[in-house]
Amino acid sequence: MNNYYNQLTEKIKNRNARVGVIGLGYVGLPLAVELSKSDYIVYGIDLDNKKIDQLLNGDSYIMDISNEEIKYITKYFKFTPTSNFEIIKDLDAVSICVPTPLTKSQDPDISYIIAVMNELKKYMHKGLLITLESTTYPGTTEELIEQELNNQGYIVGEDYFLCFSPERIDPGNTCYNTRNTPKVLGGTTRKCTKLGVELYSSFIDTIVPVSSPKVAEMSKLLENTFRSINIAFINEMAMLSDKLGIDIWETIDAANTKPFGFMKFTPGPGIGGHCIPLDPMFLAWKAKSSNFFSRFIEAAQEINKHMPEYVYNKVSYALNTHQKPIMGSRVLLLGMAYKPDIDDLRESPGLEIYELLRNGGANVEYNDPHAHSFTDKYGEKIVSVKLEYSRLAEYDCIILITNHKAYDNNILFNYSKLIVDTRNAFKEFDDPKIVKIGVN
Ligand code: SAJ
Repeated sequence: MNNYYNQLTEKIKNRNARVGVIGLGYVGLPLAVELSKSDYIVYGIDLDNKKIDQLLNGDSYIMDISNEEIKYITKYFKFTPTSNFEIIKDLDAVSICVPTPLTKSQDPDISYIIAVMNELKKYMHKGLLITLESTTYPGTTEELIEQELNNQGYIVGEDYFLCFSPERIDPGNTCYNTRNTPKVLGGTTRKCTKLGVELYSSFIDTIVPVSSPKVAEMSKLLENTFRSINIAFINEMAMLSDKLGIDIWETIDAANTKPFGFMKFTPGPGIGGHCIPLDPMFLAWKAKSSNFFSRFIEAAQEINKHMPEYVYNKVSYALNTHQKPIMGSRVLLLGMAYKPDIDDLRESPGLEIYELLRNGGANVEYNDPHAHSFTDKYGEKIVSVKLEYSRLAEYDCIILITNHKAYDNNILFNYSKLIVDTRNAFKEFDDPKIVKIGVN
């Protein structure tokens, strides 16, 4: 009898395994790079021919991966970018790293995973190790992959192997990367888990095996829902402190001196990014489908989504102290990306604040040293204006949304008439022209 498990174990141990990565975005490309550097024969599969051409030219489109790395692995290692799924016929393992966005009704959009499975099923063969990495609700691996392949007559844990291993990529993080961030992995059977651990531990420092794909799927959502709820909590405390006339920032710093039992989170203009605003909704959706209503998750989403409006009201208050209505005022937003020193605009609260101010009749512009333009909800391209410190006084109000390192707060303070600070970036300045969220 063909023992696929032993064969695959040998191939992985000897680095003869041919590994595919489907989806070459901010998760898949770093994964393909690390696999290539560990001497596997790697095929990067993506439908976007523009990405494939860029990689073939040795160009990276992911901020944390350099052009040199791409040139190096395509030239000296066996990395082949391709848009052809047929290569799966010759692969021993494949990791699926495609997007899992939300639909307009905030339900999980698993269409990308389904599209991959429709291709994978054409080229499926015995002996293949499949690992899903896309963030999704508990049960996806079983429902969309295991059941589909079992219907084709394959037997999981015997003639193919199936795992879920959530991504923990933090774009722009200079301390943690694909190799040194511990990675959870859960297989459908013990043999699946062992093979997944065998492969992933050959290029990632720490693998955390768990008993099933569901535990692995749930752990990812728990991590990020924990974060969303804590951010919502501190945002609510900021609005409460504002009402009570207590400085939330000083209060947090005081509480943070507790050496145990406290974890610091800071208020902000809302939450952006590809994870924190979305992941809790996967959990909420799964809860509802199991007839369970998670009040925590829903309340956290509501509070976080309210923050842009809270900032808008703070700007209105600040302009009022200068006898200026929002209508007709010149306002400059600083930092449109959702967090410092990156160019990612996804779900950025600054976009919502921009629209609120424009709808309120303000003459709004933005500057971001990394995110050079965005398309507004009317389809119009909005371009970042050049930051000329000497002309800052021409604005009735400056709003600091994201404190990129590129901003010089001393100069911003000296040249601005009025600053609404959503990040406590101007905590060194005690001046009435600085109006902070979370402070009355
Ligand atoms: N935010 C706050 N207050 C906080 C922390 C964050 O308002 O105390 C806001 C940020 O401004 C941002 C949003 O929340 O708009 C999300 O910030 P984030 O620091 O969570 O950054 P992300 O979205 O890049 O989250 C990723 C996640 N990583 C993965 O899912 C693999 C998250 O689990 C990490 O904890 C986070 O990076 C990190 O710590 O950098």
